[in-house]
Amino acid sequence: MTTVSPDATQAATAPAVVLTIAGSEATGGAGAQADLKTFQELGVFGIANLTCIVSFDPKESWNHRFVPMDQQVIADQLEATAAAYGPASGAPSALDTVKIGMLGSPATISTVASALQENSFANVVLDPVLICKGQEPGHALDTDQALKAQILPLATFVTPNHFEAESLSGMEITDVESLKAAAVRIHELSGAAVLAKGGVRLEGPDAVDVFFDGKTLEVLSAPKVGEVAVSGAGCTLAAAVTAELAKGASPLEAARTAKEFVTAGIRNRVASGAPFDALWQGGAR
Ligand code: PXL
Repeated sequence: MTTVSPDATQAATAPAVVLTIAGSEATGGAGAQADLKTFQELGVFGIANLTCIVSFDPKESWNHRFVPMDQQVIADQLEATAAAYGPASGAPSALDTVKIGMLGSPATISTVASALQENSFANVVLDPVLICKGQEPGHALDTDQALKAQILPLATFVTPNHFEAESLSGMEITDVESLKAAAVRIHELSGAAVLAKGGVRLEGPDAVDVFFDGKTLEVLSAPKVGEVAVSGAGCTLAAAVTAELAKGASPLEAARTAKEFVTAGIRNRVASGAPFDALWQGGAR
């Protein structure tokens, strides 16, 4: 007869642990809420350390009301998480995969960059949130520049949307060929695997994304679901990549699974009183 020790049982069933460093988006469509729902759906243990709170303003065209967390509170969350689950914690399923979402200010970028340098995480998935829907491009140039200088070099996987890919690469993106060229350029700049998203911004019947990791260039494509972007698609894609990497997938496998997950979530989107629908992370069930 074989007996199973409690430790062995735990090793067989314990989920991978992942962290998102992101903002709260009060209506639950984007940000840390989207990340946690994605993590749960894909079977990993999700932790969220909050950088800011975004509350849309229905009285002002649903503009963003942005409130940063106090820097000490961000540092405290990161300290608690690293001590409980970080690479040096001794925890059996140590946290080695982290997702970075909205940081929102140069001060937060410095705080987070320090934490990333202290804990050498194997996977750092960066959703380079430069602007949100409804914001004007270039409204926070100092933040954009700090993200490029301090966080991008620490990323192992980066998921820019159309606007962010143009900004990071310095190239104009009008079609799949230029999206490919931008993905290659962003890889050269960062050393990271790149999943550059054309989404609904490129013409044609399909939502096309380009993956490039320095070796493999792959076009990921799915039929568009409407022509209007859905809230939470970018957050969910990067969170799904994060979950899959934590479970041991290769970057390309993670990108493919994430694209399928997001497509199913957009097909089963949730309508609200806001002018944009929200992706439903349970859409792939
Ligand atoms: O979708 C980008 C995004 C990320 N994080 C937070 C947000 C948004 C957009 O609204 O509010 C917190």
